[in-house]
Amino acid sequence: MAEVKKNNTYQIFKNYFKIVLKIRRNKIWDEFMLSLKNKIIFITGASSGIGAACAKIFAATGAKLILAARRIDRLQELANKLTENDYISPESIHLIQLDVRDRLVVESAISNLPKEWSSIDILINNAGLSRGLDKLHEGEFQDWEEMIDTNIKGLLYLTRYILPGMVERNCGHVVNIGSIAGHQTYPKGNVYCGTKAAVKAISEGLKQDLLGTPIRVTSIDPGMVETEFSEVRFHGDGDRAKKVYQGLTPLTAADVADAILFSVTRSPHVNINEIIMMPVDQASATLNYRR
Ligand code: NDP
Ligand code: 8X3
Repeated sequence: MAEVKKNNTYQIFKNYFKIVLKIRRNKIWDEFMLSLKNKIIFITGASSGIGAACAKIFAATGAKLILAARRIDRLQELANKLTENDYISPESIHLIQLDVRDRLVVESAISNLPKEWSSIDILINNAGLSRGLDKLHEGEFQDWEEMIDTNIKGLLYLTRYILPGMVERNCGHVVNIGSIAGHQTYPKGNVYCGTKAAVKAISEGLKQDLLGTPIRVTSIDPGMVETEFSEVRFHGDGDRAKKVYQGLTPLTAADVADAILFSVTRSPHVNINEIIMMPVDQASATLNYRR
């Protein structure tokens, strides 16, 4: 089953690349969507799931990618795959080992970017996680701190250090990965839902603060996406994680990357504020259909 899914995802990417290449060859691209050629895209949490899918999809657009995460070996593996398949040249990928929770490390990573990588056009604040699924009065302090430090403070640090450059250059786009958990709180989701509600508020605030500039702000808010997310939530309990998606067809990381690609390639006067997306088999944070 996992192998079939992997092959399906691979096939989706292959077809996608074919279409993108065809469109670019026929020069239709420039007429109906913004070209990403040579744009610098900074993706946090690119070592897995949605972030890695973003790297794959954007590699085909001619963009230059800065990929960040703590697991540098995973980033290197991804970069090798993308370059081996000729989706992107090695010179168009820059890897950074980064823990977004460490403000000083984030500051140093951004201020020490090589000159040719420093004018970031698009920031995708994707790094994030849930830890635990407990009633609030039974929750683990360490889980709360990890979620708040990563999902809220990490996103703020990256934004605070990268955005001034965008404002100075008068161009840019910030894409935050929220969640339906930021719209609907579910039992035992307490702190995770709180962090994603914060992301929603921060995205709205950012849009307001940037009014009068051409800089765009988008929040992509998915429901269930099968990635390493549940494994991380359940502290490595793979069987429990698998059960989350059993009997239904969840979104794939590629589905979410596709929505991000859509958002960043609209005409410059268009701002996609928010995309809420969920599987057909899901109707709300707590209502799923399992066969
Ligand atoms: P994954 O666990 O597959 O990926 C999470 C990514 O975040 C990894 O690349 C991980 O990299 C990175 N990350 C976590 N903590 C840190 C940190 N401290 N510093 C830097 N990077 C970090 O999950 P998803 O792809 O599903 O999650 C991506 C985003 O999507 C998250 O914000 C999540 O909340 C959100 N989301 C997920 C949904 C789902 O159902 N899967 C639904 C809605 C939203 P590394 O460990 O190498 O640092
Ligand atoms: C992840 C989706 O519903 O598991 O943000 O919280 S959910």
